[in-house]
Amino acid sequence: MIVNRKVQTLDEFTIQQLRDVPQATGELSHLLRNIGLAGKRIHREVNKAGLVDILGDTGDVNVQGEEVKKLDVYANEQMMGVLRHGIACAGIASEELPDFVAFDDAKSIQSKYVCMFDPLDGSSNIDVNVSIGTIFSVYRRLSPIGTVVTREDFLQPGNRQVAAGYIVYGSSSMLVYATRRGVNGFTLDPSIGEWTLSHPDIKCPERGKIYSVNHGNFFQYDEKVRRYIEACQKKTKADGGPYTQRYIGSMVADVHRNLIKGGIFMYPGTIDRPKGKLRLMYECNPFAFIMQVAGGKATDGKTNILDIQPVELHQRTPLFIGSRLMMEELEQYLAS
Ligand code: AHM
Ligand code: MG
Repeated sequence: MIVNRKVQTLDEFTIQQLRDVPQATGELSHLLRNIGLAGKRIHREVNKAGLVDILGDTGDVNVQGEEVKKLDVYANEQMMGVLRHGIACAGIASEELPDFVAFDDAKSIQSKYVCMFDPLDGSSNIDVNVSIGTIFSVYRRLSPIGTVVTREDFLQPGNRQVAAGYIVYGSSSMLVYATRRGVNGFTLDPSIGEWTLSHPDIKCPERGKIYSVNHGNFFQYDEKVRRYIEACQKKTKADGGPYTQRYIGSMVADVHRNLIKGGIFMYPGTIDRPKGKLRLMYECNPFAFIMQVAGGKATDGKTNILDIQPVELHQRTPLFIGSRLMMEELEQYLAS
């Protein structure tokens, strides 16, 4: 029987991809399915955050007498839980945890992947009903299968990512993930509780009209960065403008919008924080991978983000990311 399906769920989509790659084992599909499950649970809690007293400090007790967890702690536990109990992940590193966690049970040490994530990014927006998100990236481990993972399995440059993605909890929730084969976006259909393919084969427009940066830090930026920002403000119709400034302060939402509409997002170094704020492993690498597969670019100002050899799990880096032609123009300013 031929079923005429208009929509594909995340599971159906990853299984379809498996059919096209005969040597695939299904482990990556399994891992994405687990992350999708954690994402649904986090979505549910984010959606009722205003109703229940979940925004209190960790350790508070709510009206039902249950211990109240902050959303970011909850999100971290969900991500860790699905990956630990799955059969495709040998260890994780999280922005919320001081060090990586090796899963040392008999099944996990047989897994070939490690996963890094920022469980709930945009923390300053959690309690004001503004979009926030989860960011993840997947690497093939370097240590032999059958052993417990080590720090080296995590300290790999972004160009070694097998997959990366994010979930944005917004007006609707979306899961977007990239492999080298492409970037695809799934919107949560609450009526069936499934991630449903809504944005197949996402390509970032080569040029856009949006620039995203924290203007409050303007006088803290390097002169070259300031000159580029001023050039964005001066754009006219004749040179691809006028540009519009959009900055939510949730990287997931800001970069998601620019990925779809075309634009550039910047978190440069400042006088106080020369390396900026964003974390290479949990925020910049996954987005750089997604953006590059979608046709865009990402740099720290000098080096392609994906080529940076990490030296520690929580290191920060300046970030410039977005549409290819806008990035090339920025690079001219930075090189001048
Ligand atoms: P967080 O991990 O504490 O949530 O911080 C990361 C967030 C990003 O989502 C966002 O792009 C950036 O911080 C905004 O920072 P700022 O308020 O300094 O502009
Ligand atoms: Mg973060």
